[in-house]
Amino acid sequence: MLTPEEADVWQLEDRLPAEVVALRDRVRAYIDQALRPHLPSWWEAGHLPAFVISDLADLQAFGGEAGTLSRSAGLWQGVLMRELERADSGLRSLVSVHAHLAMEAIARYGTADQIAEWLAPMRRGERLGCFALTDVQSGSDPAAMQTTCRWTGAEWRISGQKRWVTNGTRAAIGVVWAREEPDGPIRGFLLPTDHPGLRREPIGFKGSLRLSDSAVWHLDLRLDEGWRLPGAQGLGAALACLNQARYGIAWGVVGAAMDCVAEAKAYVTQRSAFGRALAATQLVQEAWVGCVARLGLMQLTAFRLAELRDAQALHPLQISLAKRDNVRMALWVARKARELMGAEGISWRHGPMRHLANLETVDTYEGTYAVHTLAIGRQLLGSNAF
Ligand code: TGC
Repeated sequence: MLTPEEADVWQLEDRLPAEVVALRDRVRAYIDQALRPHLPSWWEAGHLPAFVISDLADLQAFGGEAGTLSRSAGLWQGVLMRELERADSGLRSLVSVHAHLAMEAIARYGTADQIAEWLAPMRRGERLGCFALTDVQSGSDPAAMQTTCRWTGAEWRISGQKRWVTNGTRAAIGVVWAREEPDGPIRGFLLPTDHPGLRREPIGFKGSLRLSDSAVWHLDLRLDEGWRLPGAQGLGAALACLNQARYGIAWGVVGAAMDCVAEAKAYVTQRSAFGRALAATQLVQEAWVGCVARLGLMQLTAFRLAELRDAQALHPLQISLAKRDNVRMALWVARKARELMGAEGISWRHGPMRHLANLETVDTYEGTYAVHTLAIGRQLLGSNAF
């Protein structure tokens, strides 16, 4: 098997600080030993066992203690996402949504009491979080959400339907976004999932992200003021959290591409056709080198994002560009790796077909390719084409 370092044509791994190398090796060893052998059957069953969540917490996937990691936070988070997605995009999504959307929203917008109550058990993986932004009727245009909240003078009444809630049936706590009636801003609330006004419906028949727990939420809630996240006001508050998750996607899909490149190499070096190893044919070399070249570009982009993030100079436009293009390049790599593996490539006993199916979702969620294109176009051309 090709190791990730071997696919590192630009020698970027040399730039990882020691604590990130240690994290990389710890997560990689865990995934390769404890998860990888089971991924095909879990994916087929559409289920990720619950013990993985506490294992991820032990690996500090939901955040470690601050301090030693502060100088390499961007690389730390990025490499973690990359290693998780080497296994499966669904594993990375679980962590992205729990840590970078739900925990991030509580940390940014919560009261001291909310932070004290929720963040520590979430970091320990004891309470899983989710983030309910997308309405059933409006995905790309969250400003058009029909989920509403209204203050009666004594409590908040919230009603609506949310869709594609990752971790939605397992989560203990959700961050729910609703537009205040009659003409208020979008607001964010904490919602304990044992609330009687919440009905959760798993989404089945998925041909992608089958390790993800995806749900529809039907909301008919009455919440005390204590459940409102006071700092979460306006759509920009939700989108600021999405920046964190999109950053993780730009890094994560590098891992999916790495896995595809490694499997395709193993296959073409072992398999022969027409009297020679596949790897000794020009068409195969052209395709495989195309994968490695794209992987290099994806890695360069991801490392630069981390530098900008750590310098606190990262702009949402750069995250949009990196998310958009890294996902498309990962899709190209997965499709080419699938093709290089011939008929064997269609089995999700191997990575490429599973990654290919997953990446179709990753291309769409947390801002579709089109949404990011138009957000970048609006920013750089100064004209709104939405
Ligand atoms: P627009 O006027 O551009 O923006 C409204 C306010 O938001 C601010 N803003 C941002 N702030 C931080 N980071 C960003 N990336 C931001 N983008 C915009 C903006 O400055 C403004 O603030 P203010 O103070 O001026 O009001 O809003 P728009 O309605 O024109 O829409 C812009 C657009 C299309 C880019 C945005 O709506 C968008 O990103 N759409 C895609 C939404 C998306 O990614 N949805 C998927 C969410 S994932 C989910 O719901 C499930 S959680 C994940 C899971 O469970 O898997």
